[in-house]
Amino acid sequence: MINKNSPIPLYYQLEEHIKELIEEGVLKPGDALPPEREYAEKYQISRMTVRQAFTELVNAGFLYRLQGKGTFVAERKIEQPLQGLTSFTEDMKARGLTPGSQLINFEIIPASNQVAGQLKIPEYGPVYEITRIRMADDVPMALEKNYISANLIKGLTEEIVNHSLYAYVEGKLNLTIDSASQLIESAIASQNEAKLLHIAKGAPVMLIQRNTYLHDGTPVEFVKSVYRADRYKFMIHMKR
Ligand code: 16G
Repeated sequence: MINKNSPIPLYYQLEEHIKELIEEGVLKPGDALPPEREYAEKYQISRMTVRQAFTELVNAGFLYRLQGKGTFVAERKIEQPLQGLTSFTEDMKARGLTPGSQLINFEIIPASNQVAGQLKIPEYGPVYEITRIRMADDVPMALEKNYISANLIKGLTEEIVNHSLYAYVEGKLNLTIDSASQLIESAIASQNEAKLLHIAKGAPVMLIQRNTYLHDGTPVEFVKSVYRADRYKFMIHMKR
């Protein structure tokens, strides 16, 4: 499994080997990895090499460490297809996970220049600013900040956004959410984001900006979210 004559670095060979064990399900989420010493003895490599392989896998989200307890296999990432326009609630339910929200902030504010531009409303017009931690089976997945014109979407309450915004817009207001464009970029978690998402400061995250439109092209929301990169990956289907 580990070939010392190969030009491929030993830590990398071990890293790939552990990844395969995870992908094949030999190592399952929550399983403890054997101590570094055991790997070192088994493959006749240094503990430093084993540690480096572990560290790379921790950074890539395959493993996590618990102080004084050891190294464990992380949960699999959620694979999110990007072709359908779905809500967080729908996404989680489709996977058999229980969606949840923790409301951080809910208020009506005057639209900033940027928000007004995105929502195509006059500057200082009333907008809901709603910040929620989105959870799957009680684990924080993303931090989401929505801006919604209060003149368009009437009657929003904390209770409603504790459940599903899209269900309210479509089910209660009878508006048709039709299309969205989404921008995805990588970043690292700030101190506050890290705290809310239960990850380390500086851990990798994905910033997602979504502009969503009704059937007639009216912007219905402008959303900025921070997704945990250790729990999410996005899949795009392409056809030539
Ligand atoms: C998703 C959308 C967000 C939308 C929310 C509605 C992304 C990046 N964002 O999280 O724009 O506001 O779903 O979810 O996918 P809800 O109906 O469960 O409140």
